[in-house]
Order: sequence, then C-alpha cells, then structure tokens
Amino acid sequence: MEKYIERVLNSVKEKDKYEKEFLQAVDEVYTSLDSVIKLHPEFEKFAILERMAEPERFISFRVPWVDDRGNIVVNRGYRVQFSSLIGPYKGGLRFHESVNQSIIKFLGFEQVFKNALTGLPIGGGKGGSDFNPKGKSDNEIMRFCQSFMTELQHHIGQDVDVPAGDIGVGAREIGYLFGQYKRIKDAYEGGVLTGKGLSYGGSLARTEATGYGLIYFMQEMLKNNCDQTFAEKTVTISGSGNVAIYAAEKVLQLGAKVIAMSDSNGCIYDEDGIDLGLIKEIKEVRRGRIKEYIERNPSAKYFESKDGNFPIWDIKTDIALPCATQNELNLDSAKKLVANGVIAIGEGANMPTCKDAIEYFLANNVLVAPAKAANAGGVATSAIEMSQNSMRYYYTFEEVDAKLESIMKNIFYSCKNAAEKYNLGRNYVAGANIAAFLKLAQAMIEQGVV
Ligand code: NDP
Ligand code: 2IT
Repeated sequence: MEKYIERVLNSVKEKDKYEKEFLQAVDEVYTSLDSVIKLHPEFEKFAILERMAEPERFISFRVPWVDDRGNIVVNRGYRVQFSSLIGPYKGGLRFHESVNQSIIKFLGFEQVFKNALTGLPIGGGKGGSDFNPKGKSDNEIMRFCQSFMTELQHHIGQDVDVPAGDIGVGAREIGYLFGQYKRIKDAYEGGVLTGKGLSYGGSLARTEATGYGLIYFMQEMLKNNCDQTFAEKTVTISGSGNVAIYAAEKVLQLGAKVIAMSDSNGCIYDEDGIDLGLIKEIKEVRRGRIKEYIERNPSAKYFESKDGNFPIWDIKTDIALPCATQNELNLDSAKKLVANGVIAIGEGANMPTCKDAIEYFLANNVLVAPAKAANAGGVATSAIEMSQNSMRYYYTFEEVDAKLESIMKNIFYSCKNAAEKYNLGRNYVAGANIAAFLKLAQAMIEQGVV
C-alpha cells in the first residue's frame, strides 16, 4: 500500500484504537485510494488524509428524562460535526441502545463522503443516543426528545448543522424535536431539521427518498451491465423500517417480487411475494414485530435470528438489499448468496456489508451498489427540503421525485466514471470513495489549513 496511506491509517488505529466501526469505515475508504494518492503527491503535503479522519468537533452530553413511572433516567447524547467543507453539517440522529462514540463517528465519516457525492452544498455530521425507543410510550418519547433537544439546540442551526432521522428516529421524533427547538428559540427556523411532517415544513417524498433512491441507483447500475432490469427478479430486503419499506415499494412498482424482509428478531419468507400493505400496517402503524406477519399469512415462514446471525441471507434471491444496520452481511452470508446465484447487492443501510464480504462479491462478479452512493437519496432529498424551506415554497411529489431520480443517476455515473478512470472495472465501491474524496480534497486545498 502507498506509504502515506499506511502511515495515516496506523496513526488513526493508534489514536482511536477502541473505535472499531470508525476504524473500519476509515480503513475501507483509505485502502481504496492507492492509485489516487500516487497520482496526487500534493495530498500528503496538504495533510488531506489526516484532516479527513479527524472530526471538526465531537459533542457528548447528558440527557436526563422522567419515565411514565416517575423514575429519572439518564441517557447519553452525541453529535459529531465532522466536516463543514462544502456546506452546513448534515446527517441523521440514531436512537438505539447500541449507539456509542465509535458508531456516531463512523456514521459521520461516511456521511461526509455521501453528502459530497450528492453534488449539493451539504457537509457531514451525525448524532444520536443510546436511548432505546422500543416499548416506550409516546409521552416518554416526547420527554426524551425534549430533553435531548434542550442541549442539542446550542449546537445546531439552519446554516450550522441540520439533523434528520436515522434508526429509531422518524417523523414522530422529528416533530417533538422541532417543537422543542422552536419553543426555545422563539422563532420558526424551518431548515434546522429535515424529515419534518408535511403540516409544518416537511418535503413531499422525503419519507420515500432513501428507499426509492437506492432503487433508482440500482436501476442505472443494472442497465449499464447487460441492460438488466428489476422486472421478474426476486428481491430480499433486510430490515422493515423506513429504508426497507420504500425500497420494497419501488421494486414492486418495477415488477420485481419481494420474497423476504426482517427485523432484529428474525425474517419472514413469503414465496408468493410479500404483502407490503401488511408490513406497513405492522411496522409503521402498530410499531409491532415482523413475526406478526405469519399470523395473517400462515403460508409465509418465519426464521429467528440467533447469535448475530441473519437468516435472511440464506434465502435464494436474484437481488439482496441490506437495509437494516452495519455489518449485517458477513463473509459467510456472502458465500451463501453467491452460491445461490445472486447478481446484485444494494446497500440501503450504512456499511451493512463487511469488507471481506464486499471483496468476495466483487471477485465473483456480483454488482455492488455501495452505501455512500446508493443510499444518498435520503440526505439529497433532505437538502431539497432545506431549499424549499428557504424559498418558503413547496414542490409537488412528482417534482421532488424527479429531482431525486436525476441525482441518483448522476451519482451512479460519478462512481462509474471514477472506477473506469482508475482502471477498477465495475468496482463502484472504490469508485464512490474516489469520486467523493477528490471533491473533498479539492475543497480542502482551496480553503487553506482549516
Ligand atoms: P428504522 O429505524 O426505520 O428501521 C430500522 C430497521 O432495521 C428495523 O427493521 C430494525 O429492526 C432493523 N435493525 C436496526 N438495528 C438492527 C440491528 N442491530 N440488528 C438487526 N436489525 C436491526 O431505520 P431506517 O430504515 O431509517 O435505517 C436503516 C438503515 O439505513 C440504517 O443503517 C441507517 O443508517 C440507514 N440510512 C437511513 C436513511 C434514512 O433516511 N432514514 C438514509 C440513509 C441510510 P427492529 O425494529 O427490530 O429494531
Ligand atoms: O444516513 C443518512 O444519510 C441519513 N440517515 C439521512 C440523513 C439526512 O440528513 O437526511
């Protein structure tokens, strides 16, 4: 490996040795930049790699709140303001019991590259809490969100840092967060959060955007590889949250058959094709468990997840879409998918595929749509929400959807062109890293030592 890359990676591994996911994300990007660094010796002089691996600011704070029984509970809140090079910090908030500094930093690092790929003026950030929303009442969620925002409001603003949703944070949570922000600031600053409800400044198609965007990217990828389409293909989709549901909706519109979906407890397999209306009712309306699907559809099967093993990847499919969480698709699962004839992987989640699994797919000619590029439709539509808020104007659903589709196609060609320019064939994973990196490096050089 290029000496400069190795030296910086070693130093990050030393400094952040306990941050497993963050190290993984940096390693994945930097090890794909070999040929770029060789061509650009000036990047070392400008300390580009060192600066990109160090967040501009990391904030950690106490979130005290009172549960329905009157107990005081203390959670930890985070916001990483990773890079403001090309716009205000932008990225979601994750509420999940597994959230820690490493997870927030890996998500923030990925977000910087993703946001650069959208071509829109947004920097990168991420935040969240180790708060577990499962089983909490609406009032508990509201009190938690109000306490979280009481601290977070010191650090955000519509031209400073603009949070949105991620795992465990959807329209309900964004509503409570926005209400508290507005109350404290005594001003309506619509663009301070995205993913807002349609009644108070949200954008049409933001709910659908990440899932739809993933499929728009993949449509272009399939078209560019032997003119393939989604029609008649079988598709498995892990997760059954925001990203998974709207990826499913779009592939169904394109004539594919979704045969499996999951949640953290297990997966359902319905060889006749999943009834998405029922999934929406269980997950979006009732906030239930995916297992309930088989009560209403006894011909479907349910497989429980055990010991961090995701049974959904054992199912034979043409296309697999990991849309749940990081490192959910490992090398063993990759081997099973390849043995079962998978042709393409689309990463709806952030860093869902382990590095050795990605390498295995690429070595076996499976197309991989990389997360940073393929799931950028959510944040791109968030940026469109911000611009509507600034204009005090709303686009129609069709207008936003058309912009999203065109952004996703452009992102695909950025990845493809970079991969071809650096002789990496159909390695769109490296292509995405390189295209984003070059844009950020350029901005860093032009802005001096900041
Ligand atoms: P949701 O909270 O709406 O849904 C998450 C889904 O993933 C649920 O089905 C959940 O199951 C499952 N899941 C979460 N954590 C785990 C875990 N540790 N193990 C197994 N399953 C798990 O989140 P989103 O759909 O918004 O996010 C999904 C992924 O997409 C995340 O990686 C997120 O970072 C990424 N993403 C989201 C974007 C957005 O706009 N929302 C944009 C780009 C990427 P359960 O209900 O059992 O917890
Ligand atoms: O990972 C992501 O891109 C998101 N969770 C969406 C971020 C956003 O600001 O819309």
